Amino acid sequence: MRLRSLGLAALTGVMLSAPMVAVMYLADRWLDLSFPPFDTFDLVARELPGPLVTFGIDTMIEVLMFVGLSVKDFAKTAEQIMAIGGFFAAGVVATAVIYAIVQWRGPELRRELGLLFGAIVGVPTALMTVSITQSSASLILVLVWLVALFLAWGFASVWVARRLVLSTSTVYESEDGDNSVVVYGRRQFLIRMGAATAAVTVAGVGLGRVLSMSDQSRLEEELAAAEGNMPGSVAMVELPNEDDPVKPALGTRPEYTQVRDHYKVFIRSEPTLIDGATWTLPVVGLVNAPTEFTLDDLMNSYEPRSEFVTLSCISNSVGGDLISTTYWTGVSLQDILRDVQPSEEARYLDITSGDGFYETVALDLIESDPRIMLAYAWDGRPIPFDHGFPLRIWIPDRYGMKQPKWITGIEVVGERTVRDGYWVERGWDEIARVHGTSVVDTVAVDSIIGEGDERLIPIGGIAYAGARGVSRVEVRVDGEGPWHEARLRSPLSDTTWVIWRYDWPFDAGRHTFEVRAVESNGTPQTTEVNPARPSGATGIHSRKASL
Ligand SMILES: Nc1nc2c(c(=O)[nH]1)N[C@H]1C(S)=C(S)[C@@H](COP(=O)(O)O)O[C@H]1N2
Ligand SMILES: [Mo]
Repeated sequence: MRLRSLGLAALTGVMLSAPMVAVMYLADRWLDLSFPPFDTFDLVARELPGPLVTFGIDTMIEVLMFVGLSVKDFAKTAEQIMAIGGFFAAGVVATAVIYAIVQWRGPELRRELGLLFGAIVGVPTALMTVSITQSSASLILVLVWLVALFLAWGFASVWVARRLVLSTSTVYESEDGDNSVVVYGRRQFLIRMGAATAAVTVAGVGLGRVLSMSDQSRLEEELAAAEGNMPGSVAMVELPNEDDPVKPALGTRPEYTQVRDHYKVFIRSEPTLIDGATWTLPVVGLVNAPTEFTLDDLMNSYEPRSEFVTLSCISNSVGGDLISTTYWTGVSLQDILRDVQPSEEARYLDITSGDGFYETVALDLIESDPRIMLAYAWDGRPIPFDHGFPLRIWIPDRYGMKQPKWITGIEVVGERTVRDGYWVERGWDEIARVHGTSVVDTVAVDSIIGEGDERLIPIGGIAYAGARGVSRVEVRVDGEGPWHEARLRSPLSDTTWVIWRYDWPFDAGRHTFEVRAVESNGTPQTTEVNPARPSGATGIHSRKASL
């Protein structure tokens, strides 16, 4: 009996929470009324202690790698599933509690009490949502909508629970008062309820998805409009090292990452959408000439700078895929600073982003490196929405965590008012200089060169040492014997990864191939094994192959 109650309570929870989440989703895609599962998840992720969040992210990355999924492709989806799953589970539990109360109080419990339950759960959830939402709709509207939805959910929960509980404890009365006739038994009721809620859920999700897709194509158009006189994809034209005699071993990752394949990391469940037409960049604070730049100012009033750039996430594991290379175009921050004229006491830029992210950059660093840029194009096109449209910073030699995307404001501050960046506050390295690293991408068993005793197996991959460059890459077989020098392909720029290749004399059997790199100034890559936290993973990468 108790087990049956529990089952009915859970069923009520599923029947009421699933359509609620679906309707939330639809309202968000249609009218931009926020999606509380993502917003509350993002809020919790922001407010939880840094180590706990990092532990969560690390665990997720490990699970993905363990089951053989690409971290780059699935991390965000996994997060979204956790967000929706968690919200839904909380909804089921809340409904089950309501069910239990109804069962406990029996018929005395007034139906209107459902509204109170709805308010108890809904008001905090709605407030949490509006505190972090990126919705373009009025916050009052979002608040009213969500509270109303929760009131309906609470009311429906009590109504359904009453219907289920009372039909077990009393003889159900038909409308004409003849209590020997059961009009709808519990089974029929459940079937009807189940069908109705399933229909709402499927319709909500389906319609939401359709709207989401049409939104996507509208955004594509907006991006194309922002393209203006940008040169267009450089991936389509010749890369600077096209003629290099060292060709990548078959299976080496592409040297130039297609923008759609570039890894993505951001703190929210969804990318932040900024309207480029109305966006401006205020540069204020300790400056003599505070200025509000438009995208057009940045693109047309300053000499554009372009560079092939390899960007890596500090969470990337040794050999991981949170690292990519594309062609960045923007304006040197030195040029901007020359015009806004920082005052005597100015020491740092405090950069804020549309998603609530922030970082600090020392003026000394900017003065020492004209390459540090505010970038508005990737691969000759506006930066995609997921990668920070309309503006992001590039700082050579630093992990991605130091480099805000979706920049919405810059304040020049002094020593006393400077704050740590978003991830620095959460325990990650303050400098976040990239570590030298090298990876065996492939042991190209299918492209053996030569014949007989002269057969060679191409082995290859990447090596990366930020803006320091790579001078040498070495490969060792089966953990013993000499390190063999690999050939290096000339990199796309001084700050990108280098493709290396070593043609190894064929030897049948199962072998392990290790790789290590030396930076341009002669410093060997750290071989000590360190986890990503707090300052980036280090260690030797190896790959096994059977020949
Ligand atoms: N505004 C904002 N900027 C951000 C982040 C973010 O979450 N929000 N993530 C940072 C991190 S941790 C990395 S690794 C890079 C990733 O850039 P990408 O997604 O374009 O590859 O962006 C950085 N800049
Ligand atoms: Mo990152």
